[in-house]
Amino acid sequence: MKKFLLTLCFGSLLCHSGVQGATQSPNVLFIAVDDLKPVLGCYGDKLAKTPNMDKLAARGMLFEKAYVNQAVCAPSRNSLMLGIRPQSMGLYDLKTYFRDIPAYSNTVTMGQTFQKNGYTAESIGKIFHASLNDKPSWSVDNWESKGETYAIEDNRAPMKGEKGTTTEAGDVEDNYYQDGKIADEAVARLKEKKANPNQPFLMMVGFHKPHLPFVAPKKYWDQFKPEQFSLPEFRTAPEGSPAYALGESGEIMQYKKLPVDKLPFPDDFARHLIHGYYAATSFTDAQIGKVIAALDELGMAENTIIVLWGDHGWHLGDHGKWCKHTNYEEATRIPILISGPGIKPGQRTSSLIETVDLYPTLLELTAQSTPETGIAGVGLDGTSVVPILKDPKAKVNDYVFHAYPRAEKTDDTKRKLIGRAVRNDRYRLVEWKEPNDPAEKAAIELYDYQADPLEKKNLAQENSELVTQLRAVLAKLPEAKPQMGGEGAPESGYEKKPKKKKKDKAGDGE
Ligand SMILES: [Ca+2]
Repeated sequence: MKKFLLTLCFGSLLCHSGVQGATQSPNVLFIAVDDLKPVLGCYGDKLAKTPNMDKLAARGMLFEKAYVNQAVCAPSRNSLMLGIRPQSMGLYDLKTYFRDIPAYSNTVTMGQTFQKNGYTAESIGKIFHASLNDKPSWSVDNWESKGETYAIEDNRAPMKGEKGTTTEAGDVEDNYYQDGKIADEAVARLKEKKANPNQPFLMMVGFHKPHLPFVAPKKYWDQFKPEQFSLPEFRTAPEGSPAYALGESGEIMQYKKLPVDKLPFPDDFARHLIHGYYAATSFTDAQIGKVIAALDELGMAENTIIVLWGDHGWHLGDHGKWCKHTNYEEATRIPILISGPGIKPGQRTSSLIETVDLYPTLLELTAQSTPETGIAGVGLDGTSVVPILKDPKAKVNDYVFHAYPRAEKTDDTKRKLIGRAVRNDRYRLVEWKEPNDPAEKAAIELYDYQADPLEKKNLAQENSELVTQLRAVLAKLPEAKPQMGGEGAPESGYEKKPKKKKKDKAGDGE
């Protein structure tokens, strides 16, 4: 196996790195952070306290224009691990396991490809969405933390399957909570790896925060003062956008002890939530710091590629919206950091990257060939961004793509729309229609991020030329597939209604 990897020495990256041990296949430490938007110091956020992610950014390449393929957990994580966009597979929901769809049963995931090529592949915490973990992806079963969600009794959910409070500042140690335990486990595993230095590994570590509830030990809250946080400037839907495009913030409305039953939240509570998001992000940042410190102390960093990825962004009250579940900028833009042997430190790029690019990128960085995916007619949707890692001015994507499903209900009709979005350097166009509907039935959104970064106005009506041009880009892709998985499946991909406190078997739900 190692010979195969050696003969495929990859361009100037690792071969020219000159680091000791560069002849061995590099390891990959992949850090996934649930619901992490780029409110990080390294992305220019002045309030964020994220010293560890900032240091990680300084070790390699920071992608300023990184986007998810769908702004919700399960499909976003599928697109990472399968390298295929949700609209190519018709998997937008939170409950359909891809191998249950006969056409996808033999799909080869990133974890499987690494194993086939001599790596161990393991996941700690949340990589696939909760109950959708894919066992064949891993050499050993996924390890999930048994840590507590809440430290304070009164904050807990009234009944199993329901939600507790939106926030908590527990007077507890880091590893009282889940993410502290995940960091401890990752550190222990790295120590085990040290004893077996000739065995290359893919270790994927998935932290749960800053996903709701915004829970963190009190010391992370105390780094901030509530009055530091200001409310978003623009708090309504974009003018001229379809009524369904923004959705209903149903996820947060399922939590208990909310000050109102219906949005908007009072300003002081909105500010408290933003404070909570920053505190939870700092908490996860500290856990990431422990894992990377262990990698450094064990002397393994020189031969390890480190990737940090947020599974999607978050609306912190912008557009009057909370949570994710949209095609808008705040829900779809994510942090991506890549460092490792041969990658120059301290680099930033404004070249576009999307989640599906990570699978082929990691294959190229570790000199593995691209697998058959097992899906008829569907190869990997992404493109390796190794050219960008060599030169931050290089471009591999003129466009990135994402999608979100949405039900449109009127008194007598219910349409299951897919909003397919294309984003380039400056614009985003979203085309809303049912799969296979004729193009003229679509509702169109168009935003200009240079002139209108807050998405105040849908410009589609007044820019027909640009609309035609960007729709032609979408039309080159296969039509979005409808939700696969038979009757009933599509519903769960659509955002839940506020206050509908249904049991959530996945334990996360959004
Ligand atoms: Ca998520």
